[in-house]
Amino acid sequence: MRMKNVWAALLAGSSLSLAACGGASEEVVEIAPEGVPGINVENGRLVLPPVAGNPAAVYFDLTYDGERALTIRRADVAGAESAMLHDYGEYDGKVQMMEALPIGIRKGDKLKFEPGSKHVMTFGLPEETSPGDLIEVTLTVSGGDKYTFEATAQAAGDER
Ligand SMILES: [Cu+2]
Repeated sequence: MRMKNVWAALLAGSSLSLAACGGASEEVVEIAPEGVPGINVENGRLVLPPVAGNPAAVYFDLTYDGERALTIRRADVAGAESAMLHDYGEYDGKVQMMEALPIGIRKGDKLKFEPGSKHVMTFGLPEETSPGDLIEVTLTVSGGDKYTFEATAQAAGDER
């Protein structure tokens, strides 16, 4: 019970700081009562593949202001058959995309998931997914807590 109160206080703190920023145009949706105190995601977008049926990639900006050091363990994309945290690394003398190592976050971190870097590779999206659609993306951290945000679908080649 005591733990719950601490978390509630942290959550209240983070919404205060959000309000203080003001004027944020991005849609950020947190699904209560789950959630990860201190995590905030903005600028979520899902870039559709040029050819339907190919994998799509989710990019976003994540900030973390929680007290506990956490690790992002997995990502899920609503409606997709599967999703995987990807990063680029050097393998066999070439820089290529591969499954990401566990992504550690600690207080004060700002992480950009962006083209050429970390992203959520998304497989088997419904074919009717079109630009402008809002897609729910859920991150699961160490301990099993989940944070959900919405990513806006974009056509391949749109500004990322
Ligand atoms: Cu990838």
